[in-house]
Amino acid sequence: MKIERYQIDEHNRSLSQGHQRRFEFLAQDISRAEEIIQNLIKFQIAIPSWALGTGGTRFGRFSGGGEPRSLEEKMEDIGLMHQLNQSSGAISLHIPWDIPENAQSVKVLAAQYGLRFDAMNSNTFKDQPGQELSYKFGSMQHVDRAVRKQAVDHNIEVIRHGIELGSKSLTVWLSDGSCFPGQLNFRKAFQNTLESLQEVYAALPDDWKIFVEYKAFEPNFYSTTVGDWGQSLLFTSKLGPKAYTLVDLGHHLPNANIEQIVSLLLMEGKLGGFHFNDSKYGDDDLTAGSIKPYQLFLIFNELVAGMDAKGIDHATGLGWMIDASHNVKDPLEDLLQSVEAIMIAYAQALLVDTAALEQARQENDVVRCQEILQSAFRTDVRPLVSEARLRSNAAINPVQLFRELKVREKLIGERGLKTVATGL
Ligand code: PSV
Ligand code: MN
Repeated sequence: MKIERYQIDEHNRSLSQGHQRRFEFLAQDISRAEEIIQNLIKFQIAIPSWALGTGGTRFGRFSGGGEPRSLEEKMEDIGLMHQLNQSSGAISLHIPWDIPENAQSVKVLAAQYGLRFDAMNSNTFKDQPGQELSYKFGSMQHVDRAVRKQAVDHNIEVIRHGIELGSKSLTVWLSDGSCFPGQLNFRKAFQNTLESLQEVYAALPDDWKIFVEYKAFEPNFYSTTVGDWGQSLLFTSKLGPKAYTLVDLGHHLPNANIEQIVSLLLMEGKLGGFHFNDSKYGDDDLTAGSIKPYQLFLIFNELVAGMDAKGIDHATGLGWMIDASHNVKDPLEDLLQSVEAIMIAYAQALLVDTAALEQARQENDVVRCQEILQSAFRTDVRPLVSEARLRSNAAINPVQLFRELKVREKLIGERGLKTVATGL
């Protein structure tokens, strides 16, 4: 399915009066409105190929209709999203779920949809059909050298696919760890993992980055070998300058201060990538900003401050991706909501009066510090975000247009009601 330009224009015309009124009202009070809009226009968030089907839990999965059946259809879905918001112009692939059969034609198709290839993701957390050795007791940490080699070889193969597609980074998330006390020699597990990562690092092209993603729990529940940002930072520091830590919002223990983690990783020049989602209990894969929008704003506030302190380009300096796969919503509507929430938090962070905040900190004026942050957070910046979309020929209200155009119904018509996307 394709959305025609006139359909977006018609939608925008129908909403333009109200939008204009709200935008002008807001812009009166924001001196840097134009600069913020330009930042928003440039900011792109990659969509993972595994988030386009309805997610599941270990109790089951309720597939939605019209789920993409192939890599080409996944790109079609993200292409549709990108037409609606012009903010999701990148796709992140998981190998072996999305091995491109013909890299050249996949590249051509991606270019037609205006998509580039973001980080490549390897998978050593699941045994694949026909796989020689099992990852039941880990992959890069495994006691058996042959299993470790299999995991390393797989990652090198993922890099190879990425080179063909024009990607520039590899994300390694390991489920390695242990479920019971005594099961693992922590030091040996760390050393084995480090050696394996070093072998992958050696195969990385000069202009590539490797992101080491951490996760506190699941599927291992007693220990995780890359369990937190400290462990990830230890690995990435030992690996070298092409290695960075990746923060996934759902991978922390309850109440972790993620904004502080982000701030320090940026200060050390070691924050490379970011996976957005929201969660209540754990890695719940919920829509970004659906539960803790203030936390998302505080994180963005540190991201913006940290990137500005180092002169890092907001749009291209880090790998931005949504990593969510929920159970009950239409995946595309949910992803559109996540992108919107991310844009709102980013815009609010750009509103923060950083000079005044620094001054208030210097004076230990705690009340004023809070006032400054909350005045940015409580500003309804949605008209700025919509204006950025309008100027990029996207829809003023992407979810509304998605429904008006009956995108899901059309995808079901084309692909069928009973389709199951590869992924989680
Ligand atoms: C693990 O929970 C994770 O966040 C990693 O990024 C994986 O690559 C992704 O989800 C999909 O399994
Ligand atoms: Mn992730």
